[in-house]
Amino acid sequence: MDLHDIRKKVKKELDKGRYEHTKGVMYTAAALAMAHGYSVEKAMLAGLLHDCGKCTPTGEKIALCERHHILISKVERENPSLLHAKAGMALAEEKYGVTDPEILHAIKVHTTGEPNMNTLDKIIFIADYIEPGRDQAPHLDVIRQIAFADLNQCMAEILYDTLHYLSNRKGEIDPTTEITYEFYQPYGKEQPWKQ
Ligand code: DGI
Ligand code: FE
Ligand code: FE
Repeated sequence: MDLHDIRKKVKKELDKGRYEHTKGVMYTAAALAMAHGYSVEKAMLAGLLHDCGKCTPTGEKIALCERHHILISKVERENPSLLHAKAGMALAEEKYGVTDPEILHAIKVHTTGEPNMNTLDKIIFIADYIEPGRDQAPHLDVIRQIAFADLNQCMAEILYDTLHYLSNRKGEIDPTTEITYEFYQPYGKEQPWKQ
């Protein structure tokens, strides 16, 4: 299946808002790939599929992970919104015929991140946060500029804000998000909003 066919299929699977977000991530990932010397085609495919499991019912998400022998953590079981990343990886393989391990891995880790991510992982994680349709997150103007200059610093600044957002929201924090921040924290710089 080429990008065009996958795009038509993804459009049918997602609701309108999610498809708009998906296009934003796809083109933002392409721009980040250009800035950081990565394959534009691969970045677009990963961006197109990163949320392909988002509109799948929870029961089917769990079944997908089980079929693909993907372990579900306790936090993921209790917060099924986290599950769309792993389920999306399974769906990308099963339904869209993706075999490239880098693309599958970028989909898998796009919500919590993980320590020592590769270039595509970081491009997708960051594109998901900064795409033009996003307008809720704080400091987006600064974070968007950093994204095109330094991927590791950008990871640090995004994870700092995400952990603060999650702690204020009293949402359960996935330990993977925390260990990812610990890994990237040294790449962060002083910012007016950090104490
Ligand atoms: O799928 P998107 O909405 O485009 O973005 P995403 O895959 O980053 O998922 C965002 C959601 O995931 C948002 O509701 C916050 C949540 N999230 C991210 N890290 C954690 C988390 N939720 C919990 N409970 N714990 C986390 O560590
Ligand atoms: Fe997502
Ligand atoms: Fe997303």
